[in-house]
Amino acid sequence: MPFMEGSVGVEDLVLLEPLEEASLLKNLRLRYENKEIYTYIGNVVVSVNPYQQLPIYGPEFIAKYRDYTFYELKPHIYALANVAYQSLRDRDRDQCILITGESGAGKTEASKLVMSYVAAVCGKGEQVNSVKEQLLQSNPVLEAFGNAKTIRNNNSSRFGKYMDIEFDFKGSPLGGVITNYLLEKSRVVKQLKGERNFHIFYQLLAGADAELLKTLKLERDTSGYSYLNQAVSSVDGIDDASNFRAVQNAMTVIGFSKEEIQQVLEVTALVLKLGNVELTDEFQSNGIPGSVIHDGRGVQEIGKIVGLKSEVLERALCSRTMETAKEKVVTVLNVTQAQYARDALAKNIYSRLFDWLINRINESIKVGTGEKKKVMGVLDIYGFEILEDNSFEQFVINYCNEKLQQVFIELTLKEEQEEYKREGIPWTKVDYFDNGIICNLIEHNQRGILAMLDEECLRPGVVSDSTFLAKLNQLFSKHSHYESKVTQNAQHQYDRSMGLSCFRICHYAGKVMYNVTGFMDKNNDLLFRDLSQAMWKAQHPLLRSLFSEGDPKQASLKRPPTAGAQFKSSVAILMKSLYAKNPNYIRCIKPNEYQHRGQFSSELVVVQVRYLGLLENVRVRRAGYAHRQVYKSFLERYRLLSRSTWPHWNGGDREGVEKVLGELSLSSEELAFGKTKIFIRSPKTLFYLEEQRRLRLQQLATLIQKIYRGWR
Ligand code: AOV
Ligand code: MG
Repeated sequence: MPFMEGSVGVEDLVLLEPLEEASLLKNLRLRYENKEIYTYIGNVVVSVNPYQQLPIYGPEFIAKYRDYTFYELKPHIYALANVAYQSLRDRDRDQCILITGESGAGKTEASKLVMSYVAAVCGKGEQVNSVKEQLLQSNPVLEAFGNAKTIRNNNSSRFGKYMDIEFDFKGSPLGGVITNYLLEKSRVVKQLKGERNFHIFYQLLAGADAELLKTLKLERDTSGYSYLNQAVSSVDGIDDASNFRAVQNAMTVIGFSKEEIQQVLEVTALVLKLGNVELTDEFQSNGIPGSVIHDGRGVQEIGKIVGLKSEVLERALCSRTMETAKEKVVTVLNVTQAQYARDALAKNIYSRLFDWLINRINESIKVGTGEKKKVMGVLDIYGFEILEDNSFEQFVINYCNEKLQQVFIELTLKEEQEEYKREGIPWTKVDYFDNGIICNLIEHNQRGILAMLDEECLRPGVVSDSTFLAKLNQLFSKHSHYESKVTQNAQHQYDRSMGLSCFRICHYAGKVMYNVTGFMDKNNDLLFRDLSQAMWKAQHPLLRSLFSEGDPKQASLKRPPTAGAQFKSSVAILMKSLYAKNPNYIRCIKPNEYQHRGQFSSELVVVQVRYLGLLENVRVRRAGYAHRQVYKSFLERYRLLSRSTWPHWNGGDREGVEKVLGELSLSSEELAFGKTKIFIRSPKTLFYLEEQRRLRLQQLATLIQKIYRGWR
């Protein structure tokens, strides 16, 4: 029902009149100020972060949304989760739930609401409950290791996540598979002002008992750790100690053994201790300064935690072995290089530990291959990013969003088209902006920006970020979605805001300027072999397994794929998986920069409305018919408008609707009668119907009053 009793503004933006950015914003604001944080665009849920606990998620709400169809109750994530789950269970259609929005907009909370709704309504029994528990408990573990406090969000996910939940034919959960994208590993060694490292470090120090701290050779105070003392240490509203116990418990529920948990914590401790390894310059016998470890105690302690000789680690950190076919040359690193190597090692250990955790969880929740499964995928991934300084990370994140936009438009159109077909209504082509040209600019196998970057990373000779940029400038000088200082000079007006080391891409969501400094390094993502070999020499089973390439027998000269190539291929796999499913969208919006409840900044929201392409979304949705409803519920609402159907009607639903609409002499252009639904072209017609209904209700009320008075 598009008009709920007591609703504020319009609940479905498809019905917005006039359809403009300003009216869209006004409607969202009005609803938000009345604590209506959810609004539909057809079957898309737009969610504005309330920054407060609203009383709309309890079991009674779950029960309600379970029993009603989509438009019968107020917009809610539960309604979307319900439609997706029922369609999966009853119509055997695999589903995906795509959640996008900028940092702090509420994506992760939305994904948890979807998961807890589905868990509450699907299947029963001991076995099923234990699967549900395992799936739900993966969240605290991944959040501990993959989330951190940032300026924008106290619990910001620093990785992208896609989770397939798998069900049997009755709709009971069997298990799942989690895929992660691009953990922000630079955070391990460096955090901005006002931010923190990953939660797990603080949880461990605050929550471990004295004995555990002793075995890990750690101190409780965070201020002694150089990877933790650069910024803040505690966060309002986060209880690190109790979260640590929750994480340990979650790991046990998932099926980690005691030894595994211990090993995970040992590797975590190793990262912290590595950060405290101080390196200095010392003159060697040949008179050239080279790096050495300042105080051997830290390295010795590391050696004890993970069973590694301190000389091995010291050598790996302070020198580099170059191997040619004939000989091995060892050079001593200077202190800057050695510090770089230390930090690179810490980042690598941590990100590999994170991947290992995901694999380990997947092992526990894995479903046998023989069974026929139905799948619901939930995607919680970083939204479009425009920062002051945009680098490689923003580039790949925005590329991913560009691809998601493509899926969005294509699948929304496809779904519309299919519904028209199902209902036997002719389909007319819809014009929309096709961002294929931008996707191609980035991902084309031979001539895309990512391919150019790989080519430059592999090219022998003197290569650098600027030779990479020069190559792009040459290749794309005439591309309509590429700009740089050089191409600008040639074709456009002089633009002072464009740095020399920058290029700009005109994304579907807006222009973004990327600084190429660091692109090659981040794309190469190489760990010096001395370091992986040293790690492999540790007696620690987990640490060793993270560095299998350090095994001299396995060492191959083949280069691992670059970060860009890996990302591109995981995005391709994701897209393939999404295209095979029925999509459901949650578009999250952050109402203010301060994580404050009830505050709605139109300037901030309007930017997101553009990134998310909400207007385009509404346009596509109502390009054909803005509104559609099954005959039965339509008749229920409007039958009081016709003497033939009011107060009694014994005919079929469709005939009833024909009678009602026939008497109102609406233009035939405005209506289409589908097999099960009535389609109405413009919102105006629907408003007209509503207005007629309101007048008729008034009339009836007066009539009843008169009769009542007559009786007295
Ligand atoms: P994000 O996932 O979109 O950001 P979160 O889901 O972590 O954002 O939400 C940020 C914070 O907003 C949460 O920690 C809650 O305090 C609050 N919040 C979000 N949704 C709700 C809700 N429905 N009800 C109450 N509070 C909510 V990031 O992971 O940073 O992109 O990388
Ligand atoms: Mg998140």
